[in-house]
Amino acid sequence: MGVFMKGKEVRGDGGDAGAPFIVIEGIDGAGKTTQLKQLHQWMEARYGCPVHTTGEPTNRPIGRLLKEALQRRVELDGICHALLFAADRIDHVKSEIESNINRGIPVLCDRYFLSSFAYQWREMPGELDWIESINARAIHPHLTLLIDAPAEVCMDRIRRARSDTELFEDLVTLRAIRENYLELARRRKTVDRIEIIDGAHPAGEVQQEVRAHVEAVMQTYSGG
Ligand code: ATM
Repeated sequence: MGVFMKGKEVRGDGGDAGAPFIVIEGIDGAGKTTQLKQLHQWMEARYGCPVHTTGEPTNRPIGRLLKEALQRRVELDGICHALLFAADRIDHVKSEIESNINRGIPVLCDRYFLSSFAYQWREMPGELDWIESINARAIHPHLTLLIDAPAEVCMDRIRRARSDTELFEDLVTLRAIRENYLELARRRKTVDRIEIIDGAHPAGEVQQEVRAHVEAVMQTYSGG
């Protein structure tokens, strides 16, 4: 695979990537996980190459500490959340993301820095610049798919799927984070390629839209 060209225009700066780094974002219950699984299978069949699927927080040491905090087993404040998510991200890029895209293996990632901008901005209003600054060393994805759905629809899906809820999983918070995502997609148009997809539609329709955006990005990789 050749070098990604179009991503440069929008600062998809995955270095000398031979394959794209694609991120899927959205509030809980938007359907990210289902979409990611289907996308992974379709890409392997469509392009005949391995695809690496991953997500944040990771299962590495910093990510595991964050998962404890999300389940309220460890109490940490907003500043610690922001710093740990950023540290987990750099560790993720260095240990897993860069090596795969540099070898020509597309990487699909469930959440990345847009999650920090949306969630930690909610925890620390007025601190978006600082949150962005601590993430400045994280490479930019070539494509971010934002699965957007009303908070009520997502909360209903979360309640039907499980009885417990994590930090950030209440209706007021989901609404605020959805607004943050939409605002960030608008503000970051010039720095990142972010596509908003209507996640309230049936999963099959959402997947068709997801694939169309991924195809457009994959087309910018030429053979050789
Ligand atoms: P998942 O539920 O998608 O695994 O994500 C875990 C939580 O981590 C999710 N919120 N809830 N509930 C969002 C949160 N999170 C952040 O707050 N900041 C981040 O940078 C990331 C990657 C996740």
